[in-house]
Amino acid sequence: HDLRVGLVGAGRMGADHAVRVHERTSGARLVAVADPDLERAQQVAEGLGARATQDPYDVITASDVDALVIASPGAVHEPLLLAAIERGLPVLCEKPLTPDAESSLRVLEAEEKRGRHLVQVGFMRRFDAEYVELKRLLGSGELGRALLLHCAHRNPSSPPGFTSQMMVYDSVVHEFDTTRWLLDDEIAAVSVRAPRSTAQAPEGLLDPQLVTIETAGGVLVDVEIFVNCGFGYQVRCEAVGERGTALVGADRGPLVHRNGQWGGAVTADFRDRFGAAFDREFQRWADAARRGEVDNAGANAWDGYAAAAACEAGVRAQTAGQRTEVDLVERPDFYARS
Ligand code: ISE
Repeated sequence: HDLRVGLVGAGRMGADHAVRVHERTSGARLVAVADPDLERAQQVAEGLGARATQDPYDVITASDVDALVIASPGAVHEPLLLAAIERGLPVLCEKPLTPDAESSLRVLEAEEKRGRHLVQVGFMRRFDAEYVELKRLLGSGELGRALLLHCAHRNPSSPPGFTSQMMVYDSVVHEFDTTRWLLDDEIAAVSVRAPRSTAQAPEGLLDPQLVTIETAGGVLVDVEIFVNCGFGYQVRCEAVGERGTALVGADRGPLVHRNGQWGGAVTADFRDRFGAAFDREFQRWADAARRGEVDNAGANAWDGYAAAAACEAGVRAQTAGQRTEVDLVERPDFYARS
């Protein structure tokens, strides 16, 4: 039968994923949606053939749920993940795995104790066609060894309550993961500086920021995080190798000529820029779960922990205004590179 999917969290991401499972993930169907706001859970579940509940554990323990998607706020992920691991339920958990390294480690310990890989973390750029090609290019040696990555991560505007620290742990977290994944390397240190802030940003928000990532292998990655850029949603990465460069995310869609002008469109938000990546991530996750396996192309719990540790170092670097090393535990054999 189809993979019966339970969803915890019916906010913006959860609502998007509910439709993704129902309409664009073949061999899977949505059976239950949990959210503390029952009305919101009902709105998401309605029309998708799923039931709604306020209690996430109703979903996690339900006999008609084979796999779980977690799209609730990161602060509540840990107990949900531990319950799913306890039950042996495959989980696709939206980033972050958990908000900090210590709680992420508890998830790793639980999964290792269970003796089965069950957790995938929703770092969807690993499924973006351009990033996948960039990783192939870097791995092929055609550009020589990577020396630098130049990243720009631009959002049109920041939501109310979005803070300077969230720019690191909620936004640059994607560059922490793509750096590790593209380079097959760990992050050794993080530095954070900022120019004068844009007048378009809310009072007090350090926007943009310039985050420098040093990898254990000696690559330098600079990340411009700019969450009130105003013109659209743009995520780009240029890899600089010993024998060439490769740029992804520079432009999207058709080149338009009209009224004596030429140009193209900038995507409006991350669901637009990474919609196909999310769809591919979910399809591969569901296919693997139906086989009783995990998708090795996805980020696992170790990747979630390493991203959390890098975020902690990044926030400390921003606060202290100095280079901060990333403190990682020894990588267990259970999470050895595949
Ligand atoms: C958001 O949570 C995301 O994950 C988006 O990919 C990122 O661009 C945005 O800045 C984050 O707030």
